[in-house]
Amino acid sequence: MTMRAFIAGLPKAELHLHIEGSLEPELMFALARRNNIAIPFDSVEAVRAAYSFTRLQDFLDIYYQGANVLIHSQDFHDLAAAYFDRVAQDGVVHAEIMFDPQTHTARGIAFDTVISGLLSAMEEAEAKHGITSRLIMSFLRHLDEDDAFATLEMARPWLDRIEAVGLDSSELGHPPEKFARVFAAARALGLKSVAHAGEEGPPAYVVQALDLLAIDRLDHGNRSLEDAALTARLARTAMTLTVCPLSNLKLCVVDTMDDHPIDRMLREGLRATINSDDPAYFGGYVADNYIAAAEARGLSKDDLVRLARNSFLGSFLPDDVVADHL
Ligand code: ES4
Ligand code: ZN
Repeated sequence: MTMRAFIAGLPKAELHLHIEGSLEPELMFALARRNNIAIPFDSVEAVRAAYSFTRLQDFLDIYYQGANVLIHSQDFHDLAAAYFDRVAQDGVVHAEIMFDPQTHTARGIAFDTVISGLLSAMEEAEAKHGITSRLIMSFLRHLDEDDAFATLEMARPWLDRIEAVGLDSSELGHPPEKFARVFAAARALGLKSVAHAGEEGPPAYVVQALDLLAIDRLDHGNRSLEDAALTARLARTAMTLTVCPLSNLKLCVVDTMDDHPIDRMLREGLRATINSDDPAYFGGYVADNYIAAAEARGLSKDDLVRLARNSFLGSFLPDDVVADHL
């Protein structure tokens, strides 16, 4: 059996996926045409050629620009439907999907337009592929606290359809402490929470995410390994890390995949998982991420099975449903 067949055959959950980051250039062009939006590229090939990054901000600039073609509820539906159709082939049976409402509300797109399109695709994916899913509403950390509070307010009519809040965008200079109050308010409303930390930011940002945001799951977390006490704490508390190998490579968090710390994370007893982050921009969906990490770091079948099991253990599914997936 090929490595791809083995990996695709492992049922898995995807826990770190920005739905706007699954916008493939072909769909970007189709939506640009459908909505009469100008995009600064002549061809699908030119779009892909522009995806060369040296740090997170290079990527974010082009990612926010790509999202400009998303206007109608149907566009958000088509975006998410394409993601589910694609990952059904990768053995994804459950997905916890982040969306960035502020990327759209700042352009005059209504919150309800965004979420209704995503939710209808999620329902369709369960019927069509048997893939269950949850939504994580992520705040853009380069914007201020008031903007995050306003977004939480817009989400109020939809709270029973949102599992958690998240924190993404430019990490350096925007520490978790900036959002301690809005995360507390979200928790009081019954939402769980996740945050990107330790991707480009220092271990101290991971500590803040734990202590000040009370996160239930850590997105990336790579730089935690620079702090032995923090690493031990993450292991002891069974904190799930949503690691994204191809993202780490494309954004130069690692110099080569051979330097990726995924096997070290497992050896240190961390509950690491493998995810795709922004698959249309980073060159692969979740199975591609498992393969790239496995080939570079010599992961065993037992390691791959552990990573897939961790994805359910780290999910927000109820315990009895998690048990059915193990
Ligand atoms: C992101 Cl890789 C990454 N990091 C931070 N924010 C993001 N938003 C979308 N992808
Ligand atoms: Zn991310």
